[in-house]
Amino acid sequence: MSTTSRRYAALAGVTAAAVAIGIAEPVAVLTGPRSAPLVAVGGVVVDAVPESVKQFAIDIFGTADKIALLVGTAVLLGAFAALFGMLAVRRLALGLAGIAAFAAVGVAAAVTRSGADVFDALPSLVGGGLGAVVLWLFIAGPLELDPWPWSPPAPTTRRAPVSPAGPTTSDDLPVPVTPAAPPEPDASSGRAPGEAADPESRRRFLTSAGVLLGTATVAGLGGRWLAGRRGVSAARDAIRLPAPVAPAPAVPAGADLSLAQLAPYVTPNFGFYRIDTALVVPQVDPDTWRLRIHGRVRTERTYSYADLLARPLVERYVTLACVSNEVGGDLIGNARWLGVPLRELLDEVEPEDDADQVVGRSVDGWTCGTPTAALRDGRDALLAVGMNGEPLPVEHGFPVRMVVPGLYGYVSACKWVTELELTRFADFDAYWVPRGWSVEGPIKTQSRIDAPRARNRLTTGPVTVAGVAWAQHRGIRRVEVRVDGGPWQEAELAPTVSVDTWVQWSWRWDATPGEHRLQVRATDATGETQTERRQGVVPDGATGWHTVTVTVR
Ligand SMILES: Nc1nc2c(c(=O)[nH]1)N[C@H]1C(S)=C(S)[C@@H](COP(=O)(O)O)O[C@H]1N2
Ligand SMILES: [Mo]
Repeated sequence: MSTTSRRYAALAGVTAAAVAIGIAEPVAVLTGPRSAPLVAVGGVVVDAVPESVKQFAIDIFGTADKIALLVGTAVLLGAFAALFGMLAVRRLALGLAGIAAFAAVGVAAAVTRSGADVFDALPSLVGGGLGAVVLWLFIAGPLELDPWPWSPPAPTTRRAPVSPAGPTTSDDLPVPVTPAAPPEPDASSGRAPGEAADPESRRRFLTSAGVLLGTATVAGLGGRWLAGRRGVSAARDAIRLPAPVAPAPAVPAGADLSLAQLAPYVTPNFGFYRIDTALVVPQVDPDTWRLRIHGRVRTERTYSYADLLARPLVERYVTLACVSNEVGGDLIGNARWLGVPLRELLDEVEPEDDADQVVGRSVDGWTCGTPTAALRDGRDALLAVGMNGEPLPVEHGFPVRMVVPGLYGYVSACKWVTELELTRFADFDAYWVPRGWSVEGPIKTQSRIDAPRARNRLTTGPVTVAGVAWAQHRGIRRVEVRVDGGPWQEAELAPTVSVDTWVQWSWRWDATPGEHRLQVRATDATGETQTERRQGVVPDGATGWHTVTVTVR
């Protein structure tokens, strides 16, 4: 096939795929955003990729990892589509089979997600069908190039049973007809023999491709936009949360040192890190939301959102942290959570004595496994409905999530939670466990230097070194800083609300000219000091001392 021919064929394939993906989006407005093929397949990829790849994606793209995945999927898809287009010129059936295979993957991905039904197959089916029609239009239908610019030059006989790809065996499928007489070499235009397609048909081909690509884009983006409008933000805006019967303790004066580079004591909702496996944020209607507590219990119970709001609510500051947070990382935030103590709900269902694990299950099927003991030992484990004075933001678990002081999010902080199952650790592994992470995830004592930042240029003289330290549910006793491996110097600890939140610290440094290495380490209230030993985040959280190198002049 000539280069020109390949380009047209590739364009036909890409246009067909774009129509398939684009048209599937408005269909998914009816069946739910997770049934759109791009999202459905992306979701399967998220669940299936090895942990190392996922960690790599988080490291490289941070919380933009999902966008990166969608863009990557689209690029890969485009490459395959171009290939299908070129195959289709040789044999239309091959191209159509390619589209059918991809539609089948889309269907399989959509209907096997948790909570899916047969209607979730629709976007992929409709998209795949229209994609196939578009491919046919370009390769063998009315939009076909006339003639396809075959190369090498076609035989001169009108009856040409042999296409450049070999004998055509299929009788039911239209096959490009070889031109009776290939165009003569055209000295004036410099066209090689066999490369010329009728300019009129070229124009028709390109214009149609342009129109279809535009339509696919509008349909795709419009569908996404409509799906967004069908979200729950209006329902969320209408909610008035009751005041807590047990308000959070006031933040003591001086808890927030208010320094330029230092993370604020309370993390605003918009700046709160987000980590989850959801490619589209689950939209859960608070009116139909239910929490079922079942499994190894004496009395199974189901609660509605109104049931929760009617109960006495408590409000607590709790610092949430992700097990994937590297030393010095920012996958941590402190918020004021409003909710129902999980202990009270568990008391009502009466767990059996051997039910040592509570599995929180999200609407999207994600699970976490929390020790039952951690939810009943008196700590402020909450079924949270509010975050910093608002209903939970949708991406942080609206309408209801779990928050458990002292445990990493992956074992405790189930967002969009709809089910709590009392079971045993011996009987069930939650989402991240078979993927290489520990069964239990107590938060490790850690400390971070926020100011100055790495590679900051400072001037000689007094410099305020400051940061945060955390050891949720144990508390921080001491933070120490050292310069260039010298003696440890005790930093000043700001006051804090409770042992369940991080604490800010600061230390006055008399900076001298040159390059310097600042290090921090914390000691928790049990007297244990952070180990120097560097360990990555897998399987149960990073260890080591945060180190920042700065230049002083
Ligand atoms: N449904 C659901 N809940 C989830 C997760 C998830 O992937 N799905 N990730 C957990 C992890 S690993 C963390 S660290 C916290 C992060 O909560 P945030 O996004 O509100 O900061 O949510 C937890 N809850
Ligand atoms: Mo996490």
